[in-house]
Amino acid sequence: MPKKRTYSTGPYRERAILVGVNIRNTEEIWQLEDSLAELSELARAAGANPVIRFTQSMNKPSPTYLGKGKIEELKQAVKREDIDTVIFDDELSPNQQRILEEKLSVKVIDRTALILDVFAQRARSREGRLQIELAQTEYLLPRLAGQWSHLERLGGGVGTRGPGETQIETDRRLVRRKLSRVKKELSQIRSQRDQQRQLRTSGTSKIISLVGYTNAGKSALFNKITSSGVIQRNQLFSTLDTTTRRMYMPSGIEATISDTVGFVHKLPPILIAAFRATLEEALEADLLIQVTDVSSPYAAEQVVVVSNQLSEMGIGDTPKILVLNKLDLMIETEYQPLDLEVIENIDTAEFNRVVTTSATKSWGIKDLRNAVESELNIPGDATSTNLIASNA
Ligand SMILES: Nc1nc2c(ncn2[C@@H]2O[C@H](COP(=O)(O)OP(=O)(O)OP(=O)(O)O)[C@@H](O)[C@H]2O)c(=O)[nH]1
Ligand SMILES: [Mg+2]
Repeated sequence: MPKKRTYSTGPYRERAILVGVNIRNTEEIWQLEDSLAELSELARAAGANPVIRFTQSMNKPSPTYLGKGKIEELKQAVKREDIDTVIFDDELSPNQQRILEEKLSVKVIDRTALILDVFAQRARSREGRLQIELAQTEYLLPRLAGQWSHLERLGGGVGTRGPGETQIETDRRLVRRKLSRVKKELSQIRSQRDQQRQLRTSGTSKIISLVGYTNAGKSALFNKITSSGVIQRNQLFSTLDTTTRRMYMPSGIEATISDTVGFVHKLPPILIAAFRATLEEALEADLLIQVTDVSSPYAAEQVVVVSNQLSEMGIGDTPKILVLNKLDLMIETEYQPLDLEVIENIDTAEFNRVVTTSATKSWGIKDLRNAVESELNIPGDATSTNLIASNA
């Protein structure tokens, strides 16, 4: 069907509907509208044009994700608005995806596939590309089975032998073969990187890692602290590869510091698993600097999401400094000690210290170095900082 190209001069962007459900009486830190606002950002980052949002409140999750009536409404909207893709805000089971695709007669993708797609577009290094390939293939494998399950369910026999069954086997075998090839190549790259890392960390040098929500300003801060030039950009997931540099404390003592991939709400576990190796710096860190965009309306939620994901990775107990970045977007005047009201919603209890910064205006960078030095217990002149919560 010819697509509407009336106003666009750039490449055609798939027209998408975003769909989310709210399950009553569940404890979600994220409101449905906020989750969909972020899904919309992700959809744009993947190259789609989100045109409508669809939501439904339900008492319990549905095997078809949405209720019958809502699916019918959605189907009408898909036709009316000339929609190419329907994007669901949660990971769909292979079965849900198949049912929805059949009912809507249009491409159906879920939040996981969308995030995988954004990562795939951003990956530059060989390791990054292999990691995302690994996650995508693992995502595909059960769905591949799902695609053919209607044949398998018939229990084999008349009418199911032949192309159908052979196809399942062939597809699975091809995908499994690809998985083992990707894993093998990744393990070679990783053993080289391990050796380099051991050389780098064999001294007494402490390891610090910048972690945090995507687009919080980790790379911008990293560049300020280490005078580097890693990519910092106003887009989701600019950084996929870990970069490590030396950092100097106010007393002149050095440590290594790493810039890492960002986190996002509902980050697919297969993606965390695939990127675990690139997050090794964070896994082994003596100190984590958790960066947050304090100007975001979702700052408090983002802090919780990152903290939960760090805990799931098994590093919830590593000492952490909370950095509230982009302070310049909150206050118009010159840098000044943090106004407590700014962070009234943010739970700082789990952080040893809190520092405010603006990476673009170079505010608070010295405070951050001082905080790091004090936290690592490196003897030096850790003087006055704007540490507003010293829970240590
Ligand atoms: N106004 C303002 N903008 C900032 C500040 N720090 C970073 N930015 C901007 O915010 C955007 C994201 O910054 P990055 O450093 O790329 O963010 P990141 O946390 O590394 O993001 P990912 O790599 O995608 O996870 C860029 O456009 C930066 O220039 C700040 O303190 N103030
Ligand atoms: Mg970055």
